[in-house]
Amino acid sequence: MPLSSTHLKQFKTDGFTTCRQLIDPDHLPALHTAFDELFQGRFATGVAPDEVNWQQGSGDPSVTRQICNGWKANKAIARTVLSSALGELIGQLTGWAGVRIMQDNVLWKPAGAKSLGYHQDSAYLPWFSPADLCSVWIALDATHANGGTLEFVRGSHRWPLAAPEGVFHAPKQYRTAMEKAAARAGVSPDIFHVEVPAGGGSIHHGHTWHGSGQNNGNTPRRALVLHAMQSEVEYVPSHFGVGIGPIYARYRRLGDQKMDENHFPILWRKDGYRTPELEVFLSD
Ligand SMILES: O=C(O)CCC(=O)C(=O)O
Repeated sequence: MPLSSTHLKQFKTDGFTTCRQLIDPDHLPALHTAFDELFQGRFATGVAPDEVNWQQGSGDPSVTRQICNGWKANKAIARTVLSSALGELIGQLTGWAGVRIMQDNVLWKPAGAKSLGYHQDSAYLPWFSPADLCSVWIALDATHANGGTLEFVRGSHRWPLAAPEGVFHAPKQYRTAMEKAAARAGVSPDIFHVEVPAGGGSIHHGHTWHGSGQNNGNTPRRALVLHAMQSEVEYVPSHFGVGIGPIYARYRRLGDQKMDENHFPILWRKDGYRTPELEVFLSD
């Protein structure tokens, strides 16, 4: 999808932009099936996702279901979040010379399920450099303000990066951390709700404050997120073993700081490069 000058201007001014169509709606049934399989513990590739925070049978039914790096377990998820088209879209908005996946996020908020706390993505991911992040949030169901859709604070990408605070899943007051940051910045938060058809969504800057309320509607709110970083990132040596955490630290190479393309593939680069092994992985 080519971006208009309005999208580019909104991203720069507000720290996010929205699109009524990010993926082909014909792909939605396969993605809904992929969500069913992942949360039932069926990992078709034989590889488990990096983070499995909810499974049918053992997960708390009142919270939002979450899995990270579902692409490693399911090809329908992989074909979406590893697409060169999404990489190019991010390149267009950010001006980066290349785009690499940092992580995907598989989020399923059934009717009645609880909120996700406001945060800035970059505050949680300080272990690579350049530290920039840009995220594409794809709604797999039509979204509405009362259905726990994603919310952004306009212009909050210009506020200072704040230390992580509070919990992500089902905080008592999901806007509190953001409201404190707004007070520190001396502004009154201007909140925007993402309301799009299934297959549409939004793209946001790594510093933009965002979160989502309880799903007070009567339909599920499923979303697939691509968190992307620049293609030329490296691990930050001084953070080795400290801020990375045990999941992503295991992908460090023994001899240097380079990010391994097997685990963090390059989706698109201005010079035409894309991790070559992706085509074989995505084709079968
Ligand atoms: O879907 C949500 O409510 C939260 C998504 C999120 O935190 C993100 O896209 O970074």
